[in-house]
Amino acid sequence: MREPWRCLLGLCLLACSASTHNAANPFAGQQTPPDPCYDDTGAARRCIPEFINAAFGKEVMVSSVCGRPPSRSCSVVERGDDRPSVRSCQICDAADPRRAHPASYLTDLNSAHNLTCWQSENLNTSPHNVTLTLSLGKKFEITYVSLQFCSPRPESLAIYKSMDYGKTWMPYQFYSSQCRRMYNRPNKATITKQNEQEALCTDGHTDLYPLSGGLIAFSTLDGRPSGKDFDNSPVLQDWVTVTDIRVVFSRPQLPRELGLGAGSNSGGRDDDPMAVTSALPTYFYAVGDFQVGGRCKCNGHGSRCLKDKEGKLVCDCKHNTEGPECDRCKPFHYDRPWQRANAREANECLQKAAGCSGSHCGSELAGSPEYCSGTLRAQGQTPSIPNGPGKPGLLPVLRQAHWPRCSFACENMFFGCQPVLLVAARFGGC
Ligand SMILES: [Ca+2]
Repeated sequence: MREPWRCLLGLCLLACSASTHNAANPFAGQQTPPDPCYDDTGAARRCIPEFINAAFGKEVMVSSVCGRPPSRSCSVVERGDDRPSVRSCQICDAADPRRAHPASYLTDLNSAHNLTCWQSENLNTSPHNVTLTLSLGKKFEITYVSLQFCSPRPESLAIYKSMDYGKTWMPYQFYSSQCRRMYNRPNKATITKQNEQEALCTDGHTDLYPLSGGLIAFSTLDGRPSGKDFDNSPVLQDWVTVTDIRVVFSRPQLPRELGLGAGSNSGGRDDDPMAVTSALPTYFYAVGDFQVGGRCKCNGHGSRCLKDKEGKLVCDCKHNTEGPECDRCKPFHYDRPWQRANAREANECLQKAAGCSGSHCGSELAGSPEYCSGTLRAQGQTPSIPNGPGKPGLLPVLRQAHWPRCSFACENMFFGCQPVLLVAARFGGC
């Protein structure tokens, strides 16, 4: 009976040694290029993913798209140089790629040479409310949301955000020439430190002109007092955190303002050869580019986001953190509470200096070290062999009897490293 245990103990020590080595050397296996999460001396420092347009290439769910069945829409085109505007009509046909305006055109490569526009149904015959919903698939910290229009900008528009993958939504920003009437908010309210998470309404960006190419850009921190001290403002860190963005076009510019209303047809002319002379005036929303500028949220503990085995975007966490946003300490790294990194301090999670004390609770009991040690102590002190990983009860015994020498064996036990055998090895060897 002695020989098998000795062998197992050997295996265990080998595993422990590997674990120790990796814990002490964060650069293991990644000498080049240098890890931005550590400085030249190997000390942890804040690291953040690059700034990107998080909407690029992502699917946007739209409540309305033209072309099913094919429809004809007309818009007023400015020609500049004091020349009168003209009315131009086009057919939208979802079945014909040359005449389709699908939602994918919202987030494709935006190029001046090849401006592609999503377009809604004509609003004469469908509800004025049209919704665009973008899921980022993960928490991001965003700096702006922008929309570049191919139609005139809507007269009223609302932006909402979700932080829980679309379960709940909260207002982010409103644009309207009638803030009170449309959204029951004052125009251009003042933001103070007391209401930094309040959505504002503004009558800016709602002009009829330009008739095409107008921009709406919402800057998430603009005008918010703590924006200058973002590192120390959990309120604003929360404010810029989103998993999903929803844009609701509530009301278009009125057709009579566009020169498309009843009685105003006489001045227009149809440039489209398929146009019929008695074409009804139309209005619709059309957007050429929908951007969400920001960074994958890793709380300063990761410099990039990667897809996991299931294709889900997650942070590549460093500093002994884990979770989709590096939002908790790894098991056995609870020597101080988890904290976000800032410019001055990386706030890496630290391994408990001595042994297994309370540490496995991070994953198994989802509690604090205090909770863990209290709970485990209460479970009695009788040595026993657990029958699977994550089974508490033995740890306090291990801690008292063999701590600190057995700490890494203890770690491995709860990472599925043959728990029963390892524990047995502990009694033989530690
Ligand atoms: Ca486009």
